[in-house]
Amino acid sequence: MRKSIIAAAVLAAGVSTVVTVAPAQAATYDGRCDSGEVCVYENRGFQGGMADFDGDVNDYRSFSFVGVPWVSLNDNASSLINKANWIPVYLFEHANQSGRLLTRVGPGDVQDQMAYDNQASSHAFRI
Ligand SMILES: [Ca+2]
Ligand SMILES: [Ca+2]
Repeated sequence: MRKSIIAAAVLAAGVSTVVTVAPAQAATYDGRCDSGEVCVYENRGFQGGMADFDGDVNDYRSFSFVGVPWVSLNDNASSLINKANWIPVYLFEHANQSGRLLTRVGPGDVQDQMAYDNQASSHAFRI
């Protein structure tokens, strides 16, 4: 009896661990703009295709917007949402965070990239 209670407790602990971890594993690049991600939109006003990432992207040429016919992210990003509430994201003109720094979007901020439309080729989260 005692063994089965312990086993149940261990099982419950295991289950609660899984439940706790799951939200932090919100899928990146799944077309849903989840907490902790930067979401890059094809058009201004957060319209058109979107691609969501929870880390740096060194070369937008390797990615398309999610859920739409293949359109390269490169030189096509027009607005974005930074749902990482603890760190800014920076957009760069060329791959590998090179070229001009196009913009900085603060933690939890949104930006309609009027001045930098269709120029970004990489991004990085940086303090
Ligand atoms: Ca997502
Ligand atoms: Ca665009």
